[in-house]
Amino acid sequence: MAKLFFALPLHETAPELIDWRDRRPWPGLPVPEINLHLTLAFLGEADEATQARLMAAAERQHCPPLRIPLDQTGWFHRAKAAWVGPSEWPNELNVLAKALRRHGERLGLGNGEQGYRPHVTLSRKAGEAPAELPAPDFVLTADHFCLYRSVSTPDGVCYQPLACWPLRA
Ligand code: 2AM
Repeated sequence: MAKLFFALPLHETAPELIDWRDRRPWPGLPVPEINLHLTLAFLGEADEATQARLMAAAERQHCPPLRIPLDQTGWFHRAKAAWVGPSEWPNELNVLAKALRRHGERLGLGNGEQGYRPHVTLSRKAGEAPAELPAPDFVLTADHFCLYRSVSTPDGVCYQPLACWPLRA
């Protein structure tokens, strides 16, 4: 069994975001640069056969490359996650996230969550919201998406990409 999720990797935006975060007061425990991602669909525990079916479904998915501004900070009170995310985002991102969540649901996965709020978590165990100003001013340009496996290690959780697929019109 493996704990899975679909996400957009951050690549060149990740070091910029880390640098930006670390230059200002930011609540909580910082997420390491290598773990930064924008979740598309949380899936949860899946066996190998289910994983193979998820990959086959992802292979058939069509979505153009995405340009997502990261121009807002935010805080999930219950999850204690402090994040940056877009104030507005392309509808194609909603469509992709929904399709991937549906693939998971057909296989009995997911958390049944309805709303999708794109974000990049920059810290966990955050007891308060990050300051809104100065606002971040980054752009995530995504030309592929990946299926990740979440692995617990003595040094903390790490996210391993299992497979990636291109975003193309
Ligand atoms: P987060 O970035 O808001 O923490 C891997 O764990 C990814 O799946 C993380 O990006 C996390 O979102 C998200 N995630 C973890 N548990 C979740 C849950 N129960 N429901 C929705 N998303 C979850």
